[in-house]
Amino acid sequence: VLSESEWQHLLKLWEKVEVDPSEHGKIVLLRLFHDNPKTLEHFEKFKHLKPDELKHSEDLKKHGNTVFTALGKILKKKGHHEAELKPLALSHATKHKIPIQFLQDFGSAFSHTMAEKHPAECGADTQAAIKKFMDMFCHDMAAGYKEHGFHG
Ligand code: HE5
Repeated sequence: VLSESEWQHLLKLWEKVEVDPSEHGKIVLLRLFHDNPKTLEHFEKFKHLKPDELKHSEDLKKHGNTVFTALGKILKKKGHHEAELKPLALSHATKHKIPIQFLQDFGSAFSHTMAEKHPAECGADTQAAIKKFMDMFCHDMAAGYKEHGFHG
């Protein structure tokens, strides 16, 4: 469970993200694909692209926006995100079949990207809040996965 001050740190950081969610999303996804190339295999649209094509893909920007819009909606619920998580758990468990480990990898890529891009908003307390938030997200996604019989 995150404290009110941890939520406030995250919401303040998110104001920076919201200036350009598609660019933030793209950078985090590129980092995820670089750190764990297996994650890329789950993306029919992207897995055949050359590194340079991937880097400049408009579709990747679009998907970055989709992911970050979803993440922002969840963040703003400050832990009361059941309704927002449900469709995500369903699609990632049954359609995309994304192991929980990959969601954790996304969390690491997200955290590293934020620290690099927004150092002023990413002090130790904010970094700890990001980790807590992503741990909670992964924990709740895993619970949703189990309901759909996916033990990723
Ligand atoms: O599930 C959807 O809507 C409920 C479809 C759009 C969507 C996808 C697709 C959304 C909103 C998210 N993802 C959100 C999301 C939040 C996190 C932290 N995702 Zn998602 N994903 C989608 C993550 C994390 C994450 C890690 C990995 C390896 N995600 C993935 C993979 C993944 C894939 C393969 C897809 C569908 C592919 C697609 O639409 O590509 C354009």
